Amino acid sequence: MTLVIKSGKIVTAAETFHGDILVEGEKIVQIGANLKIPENAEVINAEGKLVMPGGVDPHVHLNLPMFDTVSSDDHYTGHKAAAFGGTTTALDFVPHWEGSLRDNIDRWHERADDLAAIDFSFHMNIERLNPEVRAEMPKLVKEGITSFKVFTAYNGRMRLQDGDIFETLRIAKENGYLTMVHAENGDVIDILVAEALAAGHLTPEWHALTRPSWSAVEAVLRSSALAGMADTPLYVVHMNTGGGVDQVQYAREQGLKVMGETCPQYLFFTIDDIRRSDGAKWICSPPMRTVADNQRLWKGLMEGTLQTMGTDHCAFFYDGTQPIVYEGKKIAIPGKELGKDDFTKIPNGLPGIGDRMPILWTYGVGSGKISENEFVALCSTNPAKIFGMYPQKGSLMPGADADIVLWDPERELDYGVAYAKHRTDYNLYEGWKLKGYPEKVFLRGNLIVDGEQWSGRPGMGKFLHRNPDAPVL
Ligand code: DUC
Ligand code: ZN
Ligand code: ZN
Repeated sequence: MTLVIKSGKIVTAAETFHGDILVEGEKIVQIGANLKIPENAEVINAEGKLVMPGGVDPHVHLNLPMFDTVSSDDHYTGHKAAAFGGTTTALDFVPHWEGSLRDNIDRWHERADDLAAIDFSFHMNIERLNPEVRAEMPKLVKEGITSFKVFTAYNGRMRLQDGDIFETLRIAKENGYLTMVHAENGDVIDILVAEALAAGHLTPEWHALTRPSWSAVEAVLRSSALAGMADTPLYVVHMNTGGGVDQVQYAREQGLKVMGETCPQYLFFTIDDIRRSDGAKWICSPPMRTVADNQRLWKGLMEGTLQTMGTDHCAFFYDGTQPIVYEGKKIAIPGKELGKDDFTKIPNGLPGIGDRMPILWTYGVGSGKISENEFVALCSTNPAKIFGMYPQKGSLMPGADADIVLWDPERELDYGVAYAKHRTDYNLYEGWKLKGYPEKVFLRGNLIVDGEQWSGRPGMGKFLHRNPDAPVL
């Protein structure tokens, strides 16, 4: 199939120009002004529209068991929501449960492959280090996986001790992988949570109060220092504090290869949202903090201290006792109500995979904080580069996958749960005004979103074998 996207305003991370894109099958084959249109081509008029590479969400959780439930978007419903928001690639995390790394990866393929509706890959959590794991880590490149995630929090579960993180960083260095870190102080959190429970502090705000800012700040600096000593790159996920951004800036000024990701929720919300009567909707880890943190995170994005915009999408129902209708069927999945009497039992996580690009467009580009090109860099090109998928993903150039978004910059809407496609009963941006929204979304040349029309299918998303030795931005 031959497709020409004609007369659009083409926006990449590096430049903006008016032109056409010629697609043959799944690939872009030509890009430029006034391309000769092949006779058999389907022509899409993109006048007045922006044409951008499909979004790459570097941080999502789909079908993730947590406490006594499971996150409510699986690899189909989450991918569908992503596509409607302009995202055509998503990376989620393989939990390090029992068995070998390989067993865990196989298990995650079983959950994902038949459902995937956009292209995807996995990061591998390293939650324990022993001779078998050490021996297996260098082999992950054969699985197409070139990034590890480690945790300085969740003692007794996912946390690694500093020495084990240092060793993981060194194994990553030897193999050209990237280490990602969830940076909070697990020891302090455990003490504060135990004290809060003993004192009968059970409301949602205590989730944030028992995970103080300083716990993230010191863990970002500690992890950066470990990466510095291992002389290898580090990527700090879901950054939520201004102090953490200061530490990344300091590390980078010292020449360390430290990069940072934030997510929309940390730019717009604070602990005051968690204090609302429906505050459980905002419970995720790490938590939202203050307006000053929101502002410092914005500055970090604007100055390039932070390179990517993820979501940490991990949706739960607010009231999982009440079904919603999803694709014509009623469904209810236990959610935030599990913790109505105890903040430690509220499933951690938020919907966001479909909100990311429209929200950042209106409130980032629309407000003049970031340029259109920076928007593409943060939401698509930088994550594709950092995670070894560029230029197949995150670019509009001959040879790249034809993952293309036609963006209508004039489209205005009142956003919210009725509009977003996540499989849950609420949206964090309920009633927010948006200007600018995806109109058509192509995945490898296939039109999967056309206005409100969905043509994606479970299983059409392909697993991406990512490359090692990716650039440090
Ligand atoms: N944080 C969450 O809130 N949910 C899923 C995983 C994570 O890191
Ligand atoms: Zn995390
Ligand atoms: Zn996460």
